[in-house]
Amino acid sequence: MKKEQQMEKVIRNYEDVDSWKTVIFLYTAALKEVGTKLEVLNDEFQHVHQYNPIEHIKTRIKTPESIVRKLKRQNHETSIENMVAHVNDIAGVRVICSFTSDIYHLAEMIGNQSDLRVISVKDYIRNPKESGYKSYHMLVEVPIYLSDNVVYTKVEIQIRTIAMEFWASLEHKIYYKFEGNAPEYISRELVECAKMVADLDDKMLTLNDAVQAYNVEGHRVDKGLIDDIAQNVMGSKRMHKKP
Ligand code: 0O2
Repeated sequence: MKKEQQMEKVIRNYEDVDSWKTVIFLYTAALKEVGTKLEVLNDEFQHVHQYNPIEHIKTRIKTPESIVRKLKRQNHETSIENMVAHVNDIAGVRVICSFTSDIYHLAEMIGNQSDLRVISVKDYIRNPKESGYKSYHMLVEVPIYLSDNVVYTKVEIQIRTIAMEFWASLEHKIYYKFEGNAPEYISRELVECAKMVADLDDKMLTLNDAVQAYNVEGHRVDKGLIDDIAQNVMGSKRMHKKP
């Protein structure tokens, strides 16, 4: 018998228990799964390359208010079924990296995890939003093994640099303060800041590449040689230099 079940069916199975609690329990379990996977990938990277692509990880379950707001924005009635079907970021993991190149390395490593399904990818780094928002979003499903079945549960992974996070957190505050209708000059300034953030990310990456080009004795090492070695070690090319 196939053990895999959609979350909607599992919720119905738990009719005697509060459905909300069941849903939140599943999303919390999914957050733990993804959080652990990311930590292992980070540790492995440190082990192999003596370098951590992840600065830090934040996880959160979306608040009921925010879920209801999102359903209303999407013109859906407020129900547990609709929330499971239409709100993709109930379980959210935010991964903060130092450099843009780390984001693409990490996204590739996540995509290679065999027990994780990548549902969709939104690359707001190569295609920033009009507001200036930049981030790399992956919607994934992870299997949650219950006593008698397996439930694939959605988690949204947002990967961004420290600078992108700084911008997004301020923009988020402004968005909510003005309920999405910030004065024109503030929105314009934010777009300007987003450009500065992109320039800063580019400069930091270039600087880091330059630093990596020196060996421990402080001698400059041939860059082509470093790339060849990196390619051999990683088994693939560096995916991304400048967005
Ligand atoms: P909050 O309050 O942060 O939770 P989807 O159904 O997933 O295709 P959605 O949700 O619009 O549609 O997808 P998207 O674009 O991937 O956005 C998901 C989340 O990314 C948002 O959740 C924000 O957290 C973040 N985000 C997207 N655009 C922006 C932006 O312009 N500025 C900032 N600061 N964050 C953004 P929520 O539920 O919209 O908001």
